[in-house]
Amino acid sequence: VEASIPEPQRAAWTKHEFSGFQNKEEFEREVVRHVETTLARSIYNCDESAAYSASSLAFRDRLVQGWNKTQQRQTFTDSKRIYYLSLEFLMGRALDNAMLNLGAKEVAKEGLAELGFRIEDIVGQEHDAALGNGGLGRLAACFLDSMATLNYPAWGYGLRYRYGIFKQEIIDGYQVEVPDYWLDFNPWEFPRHDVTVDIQFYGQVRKSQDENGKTVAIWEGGETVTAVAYDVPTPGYDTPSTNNLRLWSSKAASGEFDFQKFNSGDYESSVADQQRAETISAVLYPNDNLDRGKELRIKQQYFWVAASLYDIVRRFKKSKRSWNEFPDQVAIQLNDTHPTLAIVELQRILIDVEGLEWDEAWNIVTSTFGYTNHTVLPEALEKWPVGLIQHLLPRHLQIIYDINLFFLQSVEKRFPEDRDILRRVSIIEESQPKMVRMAYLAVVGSHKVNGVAELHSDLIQTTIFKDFVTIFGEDKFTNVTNGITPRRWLHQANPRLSELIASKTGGYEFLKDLTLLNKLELFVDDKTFRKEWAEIKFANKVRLAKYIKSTLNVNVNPAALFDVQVKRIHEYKRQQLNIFGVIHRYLTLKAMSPEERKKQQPRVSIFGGKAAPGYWMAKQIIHLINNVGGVVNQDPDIGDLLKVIFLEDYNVSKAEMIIPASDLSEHISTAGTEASGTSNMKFVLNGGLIIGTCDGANIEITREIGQENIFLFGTLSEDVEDLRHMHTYGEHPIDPNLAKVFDAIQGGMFGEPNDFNAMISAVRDHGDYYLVSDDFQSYIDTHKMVDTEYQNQEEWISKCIRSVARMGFFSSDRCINEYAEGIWNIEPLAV
Ligand code: Z15
Repeated sequence: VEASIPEPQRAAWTKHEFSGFQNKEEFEREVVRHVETTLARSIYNCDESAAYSASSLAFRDRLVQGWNKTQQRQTFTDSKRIYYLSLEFLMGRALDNAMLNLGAKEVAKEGLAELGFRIEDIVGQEHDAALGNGGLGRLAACFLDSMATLNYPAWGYGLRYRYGIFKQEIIDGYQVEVPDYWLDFNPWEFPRHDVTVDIQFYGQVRKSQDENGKTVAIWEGGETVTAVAYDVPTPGYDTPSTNNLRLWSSKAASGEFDFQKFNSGDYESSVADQQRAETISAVLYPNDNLDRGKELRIKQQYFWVAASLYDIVRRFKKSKRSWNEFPDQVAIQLNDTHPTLAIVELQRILIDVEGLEWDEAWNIVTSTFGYTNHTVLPEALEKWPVGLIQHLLPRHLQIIYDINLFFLQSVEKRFPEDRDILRRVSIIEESQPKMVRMAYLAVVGSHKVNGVAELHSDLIQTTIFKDFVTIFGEDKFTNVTNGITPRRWLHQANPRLSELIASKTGGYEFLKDLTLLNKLELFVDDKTFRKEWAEIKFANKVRLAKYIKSTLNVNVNPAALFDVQVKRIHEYKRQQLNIFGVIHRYLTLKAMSPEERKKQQPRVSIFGGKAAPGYWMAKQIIHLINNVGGVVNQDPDIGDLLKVIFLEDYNVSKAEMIIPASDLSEHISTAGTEASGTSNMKFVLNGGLIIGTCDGANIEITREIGQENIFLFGTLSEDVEDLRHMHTYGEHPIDPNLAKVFDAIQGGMFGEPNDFNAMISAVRDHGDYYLVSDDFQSYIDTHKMVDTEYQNQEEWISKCIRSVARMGFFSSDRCINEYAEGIWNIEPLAV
């Protein structure tokens, strides 16, 4: 029952309605009030941490107002909603973002200054919300920002991990993982202890007859875990819209904190049950682009998917519409295959709980879901053993088998002559043990399937989903090239550049229509503009240099070329190619005379990124980078000509500092392996150039900014397969320059050579799957060109300005509008 305030009392309520703060005095008053009351601290004992907490609470109060109104408006208009299901939301910090999106950062800055604080220090107190691994999780966060900014009625659904991605420490050159317990004080979430869903696992399925004599399946027994909702308000920029991100936390079902056990004296096992339930949402799996098939992981997936669907269906049922209207009211987007069980769960709800016929239910299901594929790497494609699903979700396995049966029957009817196609497209892989192919299930259960950049969308249609294109037709498959939010990745990360752009493009409108950046082209030759542009880049580099000095005690020259590769460590992303190239540069410099050396372009090679804890090779790559730094950074022959830096614990807030300080960033994956990449867009948007392969979104970036403004090199994706074949069956002499690098490593120049045997033999003896040797010479040559071009600073700056001016396409706003029109069939709400 909805409680509402009767008319006579409403005046009293509205008279006291909180109206946010309009000026710094009001902001200060709210901060002081929160310090004294909410935090119960003396105002004479307010440190930076307390000032952060109080500022956050002050902003949170404002955020909540817009959030309540947005939710009321969405309920009132009863319009179609988007539900974005993602196991990862890599949000980063919220305070800075809230200040900027609410347009109150200046007020906060002045207010905090009067109270004796610098806003950067206060904002810097916040712990990142790091509920994600890398690109996929950060994409989800950018999408939330765009959906709110564009006033789409959208909800994110995820898991409230107690531990986000681990904190990385580097000890003796090795990665060490430290747990990230981040929930001690989190003002940005609202526990909804009244919004809970009981989730069932295990048990048995029994056939029974309903009152009409129809056979129905009853799933009974097993155990129950309760999902509790935690809501996170996500504000849009310059709009009253504030959407909701709902994260589920697991706890023992109330009936399950077994009072029987408790009373019979079995207190300990009752506590153990409780802990087991809480384990489900305890920790984010730290793998990026890798599926390890752990039972707890699929329990997380079902727990989250079932709670979210229950919530979505409950909301729909309030509208009292008929079921066939469900797809007009609900669009559900699957961020990769992790939420694919949602397809099965909705079918189960419709047939087992709501009593619909199979075909009617299946029509509703397939009209509701869209599936986004983010990878073609075989080791990342999810497969679950049939036996595991049988045990954990017996009814769902039956439904998966039925989905597969009806699907294969329809395929057989249409392609009776092709006997092999059924084996190829079956959702069940007939291996030992049998496996459920989640990507196939996602394709069969969705009305649209998209890749995340043009090349990648073409690749999925010609490789992993080729047969499905034949079966369903081309229209089911589409491309939506990724984007990034310019609010966080330009305005927040690089405020001075944002201000300069605003001064030339007619104010901050470009933050909502990024194509307005094209006005910058008019100023490419404007002297004062160029000077300011260069000064901002330099200031950003000075800031990073100071950070490097304070954390690693290495002096880097901010006038050197900053060459940055920050992303998850993975063989396909080829940080090994980068560090081998750095070693080659070092050897080349060492072989020069002092006079010759003086003519060389000074460089700082900056690396950052986490390795999955179980990914041994990736950890060796980190080790080699650190060892090379240890030697090169000390070498008096080299001085400022080359420094090698590994930045510890790369995360969203560090990215906000690093990206604006880059001259050149590396996006050098083996062609065809990086689905899109999104940091490539962030670097160019901040006035840095790219060295990259013809892969993922690099290709579209090139098309937009012009090939004269990017340093492309290496094998093309269409040639990769042949080269791999040659490696395996033919001759493949190693690149001579790379061989010299290997000799240096194996001669002990960078520490114990045996530590790096596996890295070297992967290239030399085991087929060089990632084509490091094939691409080495063109990589070195291209870096040589970079050096030369960087020496001509005037031309370099022109390239940077032109590139930024042409980056409008890569806003996540454009991307979300494409999803809305092509996949969700939804329009923004008027505000
Ligand atoms: C992940 O971060 C990505 C793909 C995945 O399949 C998984 Cl499990 C994690 C990344 C892609 O590697 C990257 O190229 C892409 O830009 C990003 O997703 C967002 O689409």
